Amino acid sequence: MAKSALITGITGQDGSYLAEFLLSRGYKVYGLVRRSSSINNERISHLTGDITLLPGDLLDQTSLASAIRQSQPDEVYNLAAQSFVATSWNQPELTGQFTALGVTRLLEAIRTENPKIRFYQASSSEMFGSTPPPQNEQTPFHPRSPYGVSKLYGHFATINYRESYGMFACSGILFNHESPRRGLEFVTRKVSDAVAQIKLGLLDKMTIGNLDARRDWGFAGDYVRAMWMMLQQDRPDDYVIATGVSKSVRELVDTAFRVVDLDYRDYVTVDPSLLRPAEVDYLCGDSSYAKEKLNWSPDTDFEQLVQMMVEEDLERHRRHSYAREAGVR
Ligand code: NAP
Ligand code: F7E
Repeated sequence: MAKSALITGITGQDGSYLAEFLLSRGYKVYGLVRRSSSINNERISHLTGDITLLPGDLLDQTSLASAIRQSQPDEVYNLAAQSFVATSWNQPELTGQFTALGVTRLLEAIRTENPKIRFYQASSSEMFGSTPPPQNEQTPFHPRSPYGVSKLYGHFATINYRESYGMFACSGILFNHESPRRGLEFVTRKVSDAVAQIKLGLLDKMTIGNLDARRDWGFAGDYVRAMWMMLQQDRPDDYVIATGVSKSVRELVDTAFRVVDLDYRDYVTVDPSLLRPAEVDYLCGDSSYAKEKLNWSPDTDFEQLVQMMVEEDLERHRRHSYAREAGVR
C-alpha cells in the first residue's frame, strides 16, 4: 500500500519541494495549512489535486491531533516555523510559541494518536551560532537569536521523545538552503531578485546588511531528499546536512551580479539598520555522517544555485514587464 505523509509548512519553500519529492515516490501527501484571510498557496498551486490540505496551526494542539487523525500518516515532516531570523528579535515570544513549543504540541499529538508514526524535525545550523566551523553532530550549540534558541528547544524535544517513548523521531540539522522559491526576505533571494531588476532597468541600487557573514548555502531540492532518507533508516538519528563550502555574503553578491555581467560595487550599499543584534559569523557544515549513513550528498553547487536563482528572477520580471506593457496597450 502507498505510504502517506503529513507535511506542516507545506506552503513554504521546503514544503513545496518535499511534497513534489514524496509524490514522485508514490506517497499520498497531506499538508497542514493555517487559516489566512488571503490564500497563500503560490508555491504549491501546481500540485492542486495531487495533495490534500488540512486546516491546522502549530499554536493549536486540537487542530494538530485532528490533522493526524484525518491523514493517518506513516510519516510527519515538521517544517512549519517562524523561520526568518531577523523577525525573531521583533517577535521573540511568538517565535518561541511556533518554533519551540509548536514542536512539543506536534510530538504530543503524534504520541497520543499513534506513536509509531515516523517524525522529522526541521532543525537548523542557527543552533550552532557562535561555535566555530566546521560544525557537525558533535559540535556544541551556542545560538545567537531567539530563532536559534527556539530551534534548539525543538531539537532537544525531538531527542527527548525518542528517548522517553521510543518514538522514531529524527532531527535534521540543515544548513542554509535556497532556491527560486525562497522567501524574498532572505539574503540570497533578496540579492537574486534585486540583480534581476537592476539588469532589466527596474531598480537602480540595493541595500544590504553584513557583507562579511559566512554561510554554507545549498539547494533546497537536494536537502528535502535528505529529510526523507532520514525516515527510511532502521534507527532514528540526527544528521547534519550541508555542502561543506562556505561563502561570505560579499561573495554571494559578487557571484550574483557576475551572472548578468555587472560589478556589484556599482550598485550595492550597506545599510547599518540591516545589521542584527547578534550575528552568526561563520557556518560551514561537515555532513560526512549523512554521507556515510544515508549516502547523501548535494548535486547542486553554490555557483549553479546562484545562477539558477538569478535566471529565474530575470525570467519572472521579464514576464511581469511584458504583462504590464500588454495591459497598458
Ligand atoms: P518558510 O518558507 O518560511 O516556510 C515556513 C512554513 O511554516 C510556511 O508554510 C508557513 O505557513 C508555516 N507556518 C508558520 N507558522 C505556522 C503556524 N503557526 N502553523 C502552521 N504553519 C505555520 O521556511 P523554509 O525555508 O521552507 O524552512 C522549512 C523549515 O526548515 C522551517 O522550520 C525552518 O525554520 C527550517 N530551516 C530552514 C532552513 C533554510 O535554509 N531554508 C535551514 C534550516 C532549517 P504560511 O505560508 O501560512 O506562512
Ligand atoms: O541571512 C546576512 C545576515 O536571512 C544570511 C533561515 O532559513 O538559514 C536562514 O537564516 C546572512 C546573515 O538567513 C542581509 O545577517 C546581510 O548573516 O538569508 P538570511 P539566516 O539568518 O542564515 C538558517 C539555517 C535557518 O534555519 C533560517 O530559518 O546574510 N545579511 N544582509 C542579510 N540577511 C538578510 N535577510 N537581508 C539582508 O539584507
